Order: sequence, then C-alpha cells, then structure tokens
Amino acid sequence: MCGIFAYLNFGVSRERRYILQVLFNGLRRLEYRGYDSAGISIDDCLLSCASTSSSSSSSPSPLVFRQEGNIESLVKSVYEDVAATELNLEESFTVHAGIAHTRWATHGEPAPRNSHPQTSGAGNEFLVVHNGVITNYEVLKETLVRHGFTFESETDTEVIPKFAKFVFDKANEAEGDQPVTFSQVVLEVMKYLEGAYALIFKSKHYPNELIACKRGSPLLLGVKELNEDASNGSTLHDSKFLSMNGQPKELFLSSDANAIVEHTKKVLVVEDGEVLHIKEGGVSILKFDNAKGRHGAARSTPSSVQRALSILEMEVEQINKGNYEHYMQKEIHEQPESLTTTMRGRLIRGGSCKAKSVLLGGLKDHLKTIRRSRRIVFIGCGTSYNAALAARPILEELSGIPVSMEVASDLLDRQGPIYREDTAVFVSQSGETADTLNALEYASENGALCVGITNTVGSAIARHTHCGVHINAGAEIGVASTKAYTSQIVVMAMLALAIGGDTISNQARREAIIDGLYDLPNKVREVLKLDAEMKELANLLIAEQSLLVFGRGYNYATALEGALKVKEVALMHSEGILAGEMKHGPLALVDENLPIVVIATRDACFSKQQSVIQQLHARKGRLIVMCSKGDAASVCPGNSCRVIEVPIVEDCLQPVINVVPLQLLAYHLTVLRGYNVDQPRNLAKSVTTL
Ligand code: UD2
Ligand code: GLU
Ligand code: MG
Repeated sequence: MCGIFAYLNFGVSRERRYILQVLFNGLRRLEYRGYDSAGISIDDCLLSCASTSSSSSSSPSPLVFRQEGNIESLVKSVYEDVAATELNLEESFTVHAGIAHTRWATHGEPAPRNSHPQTSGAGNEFLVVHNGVITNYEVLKETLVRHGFTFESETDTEVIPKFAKFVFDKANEAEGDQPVTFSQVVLEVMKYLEGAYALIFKSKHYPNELIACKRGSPLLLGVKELNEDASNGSTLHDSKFLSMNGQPKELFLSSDANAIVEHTKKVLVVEDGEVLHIKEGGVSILKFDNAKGRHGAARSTPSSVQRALSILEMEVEQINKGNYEHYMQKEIHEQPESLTTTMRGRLIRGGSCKAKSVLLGGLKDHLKTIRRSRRIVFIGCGTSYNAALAARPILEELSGIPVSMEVASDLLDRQGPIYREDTAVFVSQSGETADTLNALEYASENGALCVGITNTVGSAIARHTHCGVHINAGAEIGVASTKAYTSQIVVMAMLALAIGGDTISNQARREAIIDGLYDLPNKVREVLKLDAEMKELANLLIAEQSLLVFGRGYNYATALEGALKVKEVALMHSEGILAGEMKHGPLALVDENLPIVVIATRDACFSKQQSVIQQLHARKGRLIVMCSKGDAASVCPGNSCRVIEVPIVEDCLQPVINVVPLQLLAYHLTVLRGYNVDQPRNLAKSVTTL
C-alpha cells in the first residue's frame, strides 16, 4: 500500500530547492507501488531561525503541500505555491527534516484534505504520514471530538496527529515536570493505536527531529555519513545517539528500499513496535516489550535497543517494481499480504459462548433487507464477473436465496428485468467500469438495493451504491487483474457468511470456512512455490495456438479466469469450459496436440472430474491436471499427464488457491513469448468507455 519517505540533513548545508528535489525523487521511487494522491511537508524557516536556535519562539513552522493525482501535479503545485509566497528556494538549512507520502485511500476519497501529511490542526503542531489502516480510529476520534478537536478529513490517520497534540498539551499542563520529549509523546500515542501502520511524525515543537515507528507495514532507515572516516562503527545506541559528536549526515526513512538505495546502502530495517527518534544527527531506538500485556504497566516503559546497520544488496538499476520485473508478477506474489489486508478486522474469532463470525461494517445495516430480497443478482465484467461466479455457490448455499449472474453489458442490451425486491451486487476493481456503472444506474432506477464491491475508495461505484464492501487489496497496476480477483472472492465469501446468518444447522460449515479464511494467506504462500514449475510448463506451451481449461462447480470460474489471463496477457487463444458441457461440443476439439488443463481438486464434483479426465484421456487428450496434494496418482490415468498439485482448502475457498498457478502460467507464457505483461495489446486497466 502506497509509500512514505523522509529526508533529514544534519550538519550539512542544503538548499530548500535540493531538499524538495530529494523528497520528490523519493516519492517518484515509490510511485510503482500505486497511489492516488501525494503530499509533503518542509519547514517555513524565517531567515532568523535558519541557524540552529532551538528556542520555540523562533522555531520554523512546518508547511504542508497536498495534491490529489500524480506526483508531477504535486511538484507543479508546490513550485507554484512557492513562487506565490516569499519562500526562497536558495535558502540553506544546515539541519532540516522533510517528510513525504503517496496515498492509496482506504478512508475517504482521494482529495487534498484526505492526503497526507495529516495535521493536528492550525499551525501544524504535529504532522503525520501514514501507510496502513488504524482500525480503532472511530473511538479515538470520538474521544478527541469530546475534547474539542475538529476534524477536516475522512481519514483514519487524522486521529494520530491530533492525539499527539492532545498528549503534548496534557503533558505541558502538568507543571514542574521535565518538558516532554518527542518520543514520549509518540510512545503514548502508539499505546492506543490498533491496526497496521508505518508512521513518521514531524512537529513544530521539535524542530529538526523526526519520529518513525511501525506495526505491520514496512519501514527502513538509510544512513549516509558524509564523513565516513570520522565515524566510529555503525551501531545505533539509545543513550548515545549515532554520532552525537555532530558528524554530518543525511538520514532517509522509507517504506521501500527503492527510495533509499540511490543515497546509501547502509540501512536499518525497522521492526514492529520499535520507535526511532532522530535528533541532533543521532538515532535512538526504543521498543515496547511485547511479552508484556498490551496495556500493562510494563508496556508503558519501553526499553532502548541497540541495532546494527545492514548493507542493502541492491543496485540502483534494480529499483523499479521492487524486486519484481513486472507489476503483474509483483501482484501475484503479494497475494498472501493483500488477502490478509482484505480480511483485517472483518473476521471475529468468537469465544467460549460466541460463535466465530464475520463483520462487514459497510453492510451491517442492510443485512436484513438483503436477507428478505427475492434474489441476488451479481453484475460485473471480465475478471470481476468471474470472481462473483466463484462465490455464487457458497452464497446460494448459505443464504438460500437464488443468485443470478449478469454480464453488465448484456443486462443493459436486454434491458433485463430488475425489481425492487432484488439485491444487485456490483463488482468492479476500479469502481469506474463504464458498463457496470450504467447497469448500476439502471438497477437503481428500478428500485433494487444496490451493493458495491470495489477496490477503490471514492470511486463512482462506491459513491453511487447504497452500501458495499471495499476489498482493500491495495493498488493494482498490472492491467490483468490478479490480487483484486482473489480479494474479491474472499469478500464475497465473507458476504455469504454475513448474509447467511448463524443458524445451528450451518454452524460447523460456517466455522470451517472462517478457519479456512484465517489460514488462506498461508496456503496461497504455499501454492506460490509452484512458480518454477509453472515457468517450466509455460516453456512447453510457448508455441501453442490454444489452451482449453476445464472446470466445474466452484472451479468453473477458475477455468474462465485462468483462460482469461492467458488470453489477455499471453495473447494465446484460451477458453474456459464448463466440464459438464464437454459432450455438447468441446469434445470435438480434443486430439493429441491441443493442451487441456483440467481442474480436479477435491470437492463434491471430484468424481465427475475424474470421469472427464478418463474420457479426455481415451481420446488421447494432452492433459495437464490440477489436483489436490497427494492425488497425483489417482487423477492421472497411467501417469500420462502432467500434474499440478495444490494445497487443499475449504471447497468454497479453493478457487482462490487454484487460480494462482494459472496466473503464474499466464505470466510466464507472456514473458517467454516476448509480450508486454503489464500493458497487454489493446487493453486498458479500467474500462471507462462503453
Ligand atoms: C470502515 C473503514 C475501514 C475501518 C472500518 C472500522 C472506510 C472506507 N473504511 O471499513 O477502513 O476503519 O470501518 O470498522 O472508511 N460502500 C459503498 N459502496 C461500495 C463500497 C463501500 O457504499 O462499493 C460503503 C459502505 O457501505 C460503508 C463505507 O462505504 O458505509 C465503507 O465501506 P468499507 O467496506 O470500507 O467498510 P468497513 O466497515 O469495512
Ligand atoms: N488509511 C490511510 C488513509 O486512507 C492511509 C492509506 C495509505 O496507506 O496510503 O488515508
Ligand atoms: Mg479487467
């Protein structure tokens, strides 16, 4: 998810122009991660405080610049603003702390007020850039509102700088005490934050200092000592700030090594729970002792830790797309993480007298209406349609409500009937798909309850539906959807659990699915190990004209989606075929040349698929069988076919696992055939035209 970056120069004179360039460049290096807005903060130093005077009366005020859209539009607006004020680009700072952010909205639409840095209010006493999600922001916000704070954004992040100001003001009210330090303020704030985050704090009260901390989201510190000979070792120690003797240095913080490696290879990978305090050119690291209770007394006295710097094994040339060559490859491999984010805060563990359950905040007030509807209609295009198809069986099973499927354009072509008693579910990664949007308008006019499932907060579908669920898969850049597909299926499985309610009769089934969801990221990690095997298979198929994929039941969707991936990126004809339809046409195509993938993992359709394999084999079909681990011998007649063994999961979640080898196959086929993986010929990421 998005990125953060900070640049602090100490003991070395840097012009404002240079500082801006370093910050913008840092953001450009993070661009590949996907984002929808960006922002920075630098100091508005009056000439009088350009020296190191630390009296707060002459301390610099942080300035904030934020823009929706790409980094270049931020850059342009910053230079325009600077030109319109008295800020001098040539002004030099011997010490300065700047912070920067690219945002992928999770809370509140992309807009300048929702971009980061988020602020404590007028005067920017505390500023924060944040990657991740604060899950308990609502309660914190209520508390702060009670204490007179007013909020300007819809972000979860805004509670953090405001809470910091609250803590700071409280500490200063207590007379006679030592002045509170920046790290004390942040440590207190951190005690109350739940969720996942990487944070950097900047404050008017602590000029030229920065605090960085994290839980869950990645964060690195890069250290560039400008006088290497004089520095004695590279160990960071609490009481002794790194180079208290005032060695000149430049420090960089980033969510990604990409933005650091061009400056220095000496890094410290920040660990969960650690708080880095950068002050006077030194870095101290404090850490909560996790062994103690979350709110226990012991936790309130963090201990200092000593950490050694490591050397990045990365070259500047390597720095686009992280360690991956293509976005599609990166997105396939980050599915364990994207699925975790999709489920975060939505699975309820239950307890001794409470069943495990699912909480979809965006739907909870509408569940009764949905349960009363006469039918549920899934509406989507392409991959999103396939994801809905994968989820349809479990939704029918748990809700008992008939579920029908509509390709958005076809529904509109037919002006198919939609009624007030219908629940229409619109599925779209971008939330801007033109056909799906038109179908939404149509269904809405016909009085149906309209539910959105989208990856994009603030998108047209999110805004125009009555309610919905954000899949929170993070930005997807490759045109061929991969991680959004698996997150969509998971959201719709959770939707089935939420609508199904908890009757005694389906309790065991529900609990098994919830357990399966918890374990799903691990199982995806396991299936990703097939990467090399899929590359080998791609090598065998490189010159083929066509590939058929047979599936049924839960995995009919997998067959369609696997074939769609091969078609759209590898530019090879490929068709997903409902295995039950085999004898009504497709069997005529079978010969010893045409490669056929048959999905035959364990579920209620397994024996039928075994029979399909037998029949294809009898016609000398060139078979590639996907089966559950351990089934290779039983699915492959006379060892005559190639086998892809995948981990077994709860049947309704199996499509999430089974699609992964096909995504990998499509990816490798594309690379080996020499085509553009991320921008396939003639295709666009969001289809916003009809
Ligand atoms: C919300 C927060 C989430 C977390 C959680 C804590 C947002 C965007 N999400 O997540 O980050 O703090 O609360 O409980 O602030 N919606 C539509 N159409 C769509 C998608 C969503 O109308 O296509 C609505 C939905 O009904 C809800 C809102 O948008 O009112 C947020 O949806 P969500 O899925 O992000 O909601 P939730 O509770 O998981
Ligand atoms: N949850 C925060 C927001 O929506 C941060 C999102 C991010 O990681 O960019 O503003
Ligand atoms: Mg698509």
